[in-house]
This record gives sequence, structure tokens and C-alpha cells, in this order.
Amino acid sequence: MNVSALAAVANSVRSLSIDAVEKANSGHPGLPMGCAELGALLYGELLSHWPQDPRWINRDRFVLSAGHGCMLLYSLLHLSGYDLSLDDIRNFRQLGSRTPGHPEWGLTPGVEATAGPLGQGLSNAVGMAIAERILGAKFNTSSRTVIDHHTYVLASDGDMMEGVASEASSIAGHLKLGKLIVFYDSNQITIEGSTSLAFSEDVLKRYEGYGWRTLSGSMYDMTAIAQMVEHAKKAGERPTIIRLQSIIGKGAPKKAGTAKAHGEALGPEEAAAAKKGIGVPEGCQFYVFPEAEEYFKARQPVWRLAYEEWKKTLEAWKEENPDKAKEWTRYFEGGNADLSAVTLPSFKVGDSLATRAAGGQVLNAIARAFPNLIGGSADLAPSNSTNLKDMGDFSGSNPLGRNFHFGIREHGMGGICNGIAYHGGLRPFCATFLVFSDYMRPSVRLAAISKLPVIYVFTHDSVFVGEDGPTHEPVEHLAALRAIPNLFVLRPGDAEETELAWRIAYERHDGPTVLALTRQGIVVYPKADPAWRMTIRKGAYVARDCDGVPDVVIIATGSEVSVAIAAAAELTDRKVRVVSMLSRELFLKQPTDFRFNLVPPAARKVVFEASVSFGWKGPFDDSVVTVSIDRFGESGQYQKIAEHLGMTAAALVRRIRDL
Ligand SMILES: Cc1ncc(C[n+]2csc(CCOP(=O)(O)OP(=O)(O)O)c2C)c(N)n1
Repeated sequence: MNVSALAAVANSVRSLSIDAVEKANSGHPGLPMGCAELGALLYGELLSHWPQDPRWINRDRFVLSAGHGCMLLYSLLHLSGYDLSLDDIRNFRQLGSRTPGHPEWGLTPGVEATAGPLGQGLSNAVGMAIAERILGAKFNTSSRTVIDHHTYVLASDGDMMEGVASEASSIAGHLKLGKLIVFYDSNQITIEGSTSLAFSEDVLKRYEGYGWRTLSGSMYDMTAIAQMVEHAKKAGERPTIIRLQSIIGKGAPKKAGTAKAHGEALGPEEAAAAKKGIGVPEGCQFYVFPEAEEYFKARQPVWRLAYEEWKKTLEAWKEENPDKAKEWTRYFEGGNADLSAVTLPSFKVGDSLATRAAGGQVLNAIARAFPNLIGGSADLAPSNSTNLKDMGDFSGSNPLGRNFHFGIREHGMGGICNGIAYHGGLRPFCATFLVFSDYMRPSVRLAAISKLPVIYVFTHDSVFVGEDGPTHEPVEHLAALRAIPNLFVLRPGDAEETELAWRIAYERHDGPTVLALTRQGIVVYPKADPAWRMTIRKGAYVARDCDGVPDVVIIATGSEVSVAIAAAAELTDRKVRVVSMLSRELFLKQPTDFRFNLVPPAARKVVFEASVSFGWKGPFDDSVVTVSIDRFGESGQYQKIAEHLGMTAAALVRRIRDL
């Protein structure tokens, strides 16, 4: 290990980070300056990677969980040869640049996860380590290893304080994810000052309790860190956390070790002094030390060789294992999974079952056809109907089990599923009650930002949960989820629609999808639109129609569709159409013609949904009438609740007659 060259890399990271933040006049110099040595060691020595192929399946993953410190990452990606130029670095934080204020997956080559909301990156890394475990068990043979990599994380004090990181770390210990290595940048500084203001726990003891191996040392002893990593790699069944004592803003003469170094430009004087202190020639901007450049130049052939070796192994493995090779293609190159040739359960008019039950049948059929579909629930699988029958339980000793038991850790579950999706090769779903989607909302939002095709099965989707009462009855959740851009929220009305909803969710590859499913049984209704199976993919279709142009269009979702159909049948003196709106987002994407054909502007529009009315005016016009629930629910028999809250067919008939 060339410590002197790595020191030059570390100081190049400092030089680039100081200047980028200075030029943008915003950003976070403290972490990159404080962790520069670790970054140099990672990108120079520890990571098995090949900058020319940042999507190499078997690369080591490195997640910068403390995303605010992204100049560390950008500097190292630039220095080690990724397609990220000095101009990209100069454009740090500028509109349209590839170096945004926090790392964004899919935008910058080499960025493994969108990070910034603290704690998320660490939970993503747990998902990546899980994916590695599964894929290794699936594809490696006794003679050839094609999946075998480590997942590294750099986490800050803030990451360590966040609950989501605790949830994910707890399950990582339980699952014995020995190839997960977390570096904890312990600089004891956060935005408000010293961590002693709010954080006095013994982090390593906590991780010991989770079943991790814990090590500690100095951020600035690269030889010792490399030794600890070797040690960690031998930890076998235990993930490792290495606490590294560090100085935020190391190298800034006045601000180092203080909160002043955390999140603002050092200022011209301090920046100049810091650069001088590390040996940047006077007047130089965005300076890279020649020794650092030479070092990375020399590393390229070494990395290329390892990469080419792996490719050769893969080719030989494919020849020896043609069946596995086919699976490999499906796992990694399948792209948009095509369900057209897959037989899914069919339901018929008159069948009575909850959409969660129908969903469970469809999920099982898809899972039988696509072995890379994996997932589970936060301890509610029997209620969510998400058990994959005869497909085993994923555990520390059974990597090929496909049912995940996330425990009661919704937020961790969301972060882990994002990590599995980031990793590639697997298709994750997860489940809980709709009301608890709030517990995982930050991860859902990040899946939407990062265009991850995670599927969320959220059951017990309305006040018709009944007896459990208002704490368990979602009223604002559909609206809240619909407010997240790029998230599809699908609320099917019966079992047949549930099958279609699953198809849409599974075939989607550019973002996450929510399936909101009922607890209560629903009778499958006849559909007026003969082409409804096609039309519903546009978000809505005519479930029940009238002769001629309708006077009233009831727009209903989920379990309210069948109630609306019953109401329409009673309103014999009016021309009433019922539109089942599986997805408002999909409907709103359609051309005006389609939307106006379905919901003619001249008709009275009545939205019927057991949810807050928030958000329903926008899609139509101010004349829309909402029959909805703008309050919390009640505990009781769900039919009684429906009567109490005016959500029955009779109540809807009265409302429409009163119009
Ligand atoms: C969930 C979340 N809450 C708040 C923030 C705002 N924030 C950014 S960095 C930070 C804390 C900084 O302390 P630390 O994590 O120790 O980073 P360091 O100061 O060492 O750079 C906070 C509160 C955030 N990014 N994510």
C-alpha cells in the first residue's frame, strides 16, 4: 500500500472539495476534508471496482450514507477514473449538473444510492448486502464464483442517530450479513454543535447488541484501517462497524473540529489557508496533486485485469451452467418483465373476496413465474396476504428463501427494499397496512426520486378496517401517497381489477407502485367497457354505464366502486355512469380526449372515496362534489361505520338526489 500516494489522493479530495464548495458558495466541506484518508483508501485500495464499467454486477458497493458529504464521493469518482470530469466538479450544485448537492442515483456514474436524508443510505446498504447474499447463493457453483462482493458504507453521527439506520442494522445483525462493512465517521459534530448536546449513547455497544463485530481506530491511520477491513472480511457471519475518530474539516486552520466546517463554504481566507496547509501551489484552483494522478493511472490496469478475469469466469460459468446462464439473463438483463405469457388467477363476476386475498393469489402466481421476485411484510404477512407459498423463508441460514420477515420495522423495510432494487438482479416487494405507510414514507419518496421499481402492498386501505378504530384506519394516506411524484397509487375495485393492478405494478420499471387493497370482501362486478382490461391501464374505465350521455358521473376507487354501482342502479331517474379510477396519476397522464370521453365535462361529477377529499378538485373542476371522509374514523363494525360516515349506497343516492 502506497501511503504517500494515498495521502496525495486525500489532499486532492480536500483541494477539490474546498474549491467546489467555495465556487458554489454552498455545500459541506467538513465531511470530505475529515474523511479524505478513508476515501482515498477505499477508492485506491479497498474497493474491487472498474471505473469504466460502473454497473459491473460484481463490483463492491460503496454507499455514502451521509450524502451531504458528496464532494468526497465526486472527488474520488473523478480522481479514480469514472466518467466525471473536472468541469463536472466545477459545476458542483449547479442546475443540470452531474454533481448535485446530494448524490443522485442514475445521474452520476459510480453513485450507488441517492442519499442525503440521513439513515437511508445505511439501510440501502443492508438491502444491497442481502441482494449479494441471495444472488451468490443462487448463482455461484462449487467450482466458480460469479457473485462475491462487499458492501461498504460511510455513515456519520447523524446516520447513527436516525431510527431507520437502527432498524436496518438490527436486521442486518440478525441476518448475519458478514459482507457488510460500515465506517462510522465519529467526529462528534453536527449542525448545532457538539454531539454531546443530544447524543451520549455508546454506539458500538449498541451494534454489539445487534450482533455486529465492532472495531475502532483513527480516521488518519490508513494502514490500521486496511488491517481492520481485513479483519472485518473474516468476521464471517457478522457485519462489521468500524468507528473512526475524526476531525470535521481537517486541514481548515480555524474551522476544523467545529460545526462551522459542516455545511458552508470555508470563506476565501480560510480556504486559502487550508489549501496552503496541505501544499496546494499558490493561486491554483481545483488542484490535483500529480502523485495522486499517477497513482490512479497505475491502478487502472490492476482493476482492468480483475474485471477481465471476472468476465472470463462468467463466460466459463455460463458454458458450464447453461440453465443458470439463462436465469442470469432473466435476472440481470430481463428489463421490463413481460407478464403477457404468464397465466394469472382469473376471477369471475359474482366471486366474493377481499382484494388483499385476490392480490395474494396473483402475487403467488407471478412469484412462481419469476424467481427473482422476493419480499415480505413488516410482521403482517398473514393479514397482507403476501406469503409466498412453498417458497421458504429468507434467513441467515437460508439465503434462497423468498419470504422476508422484516419484523416490525416498516422504515427499515422501505430502505432495505430500495437497496435491493439499487443492487440489481432482484425485484423487491414489501407490505404493511396502508395506515403504516407513514412509517416508511421517506423511503417510498426516495424510491420515487430514484425511479426504483419497488412494489408496496398496502392493505386494510380504509376506515372499513372497522373494529381496530381510528388509529388503524387510513383516511389521509391515499392523498398523501398520491402527492409523491412518480409514485403510482393503484386502488383496484375488485379481484379482477387487482389482477390488472399487479400486472401494471410488475411491468413498471421506472418507479415504485402502491397497491392499496381491502380487508373486507367485495363481490366482483360486471364491467361495462368490453375492453376494460386494456382501458384500465390508462388509470380508469367505465365500470357501469347508462344509455346516452350521462348526467352524473360517479368517480369511485377501490371498495367504493361496487357501492357506487349499487347506488347508480337505484338512480333510475338519472343517467348515471360509474368510472372505476384505479389510478388518478395514470388517468391524469392521458390525453384530454380520453379523459373527457370518460368523464364528460358537462356531467355532474361526484367523487366517491373513503378517504379525505384533498386532491380531488384538481383533476376535474371546482364543480366536482366529493363524498368522502374528512375526519378520522371510528371503531366498530365496518358496515355501521359506513352508515355513520355516509359512505353507503343509500347515502350516495341521497347526496346525488340533493345535487
Ligand atoms: C433525515 C435528515 N434530517 C436532517 C437532515 C439535515 N442534516 C444534514 S447533515 C445533518 C447532521 C450533520 O451531522 P453529521 O451527520 O454528524 O455530519 P457531519 O457534521 O459530520 O458532516 C443534518 C441534521 C438530513 N439531511 N436528513
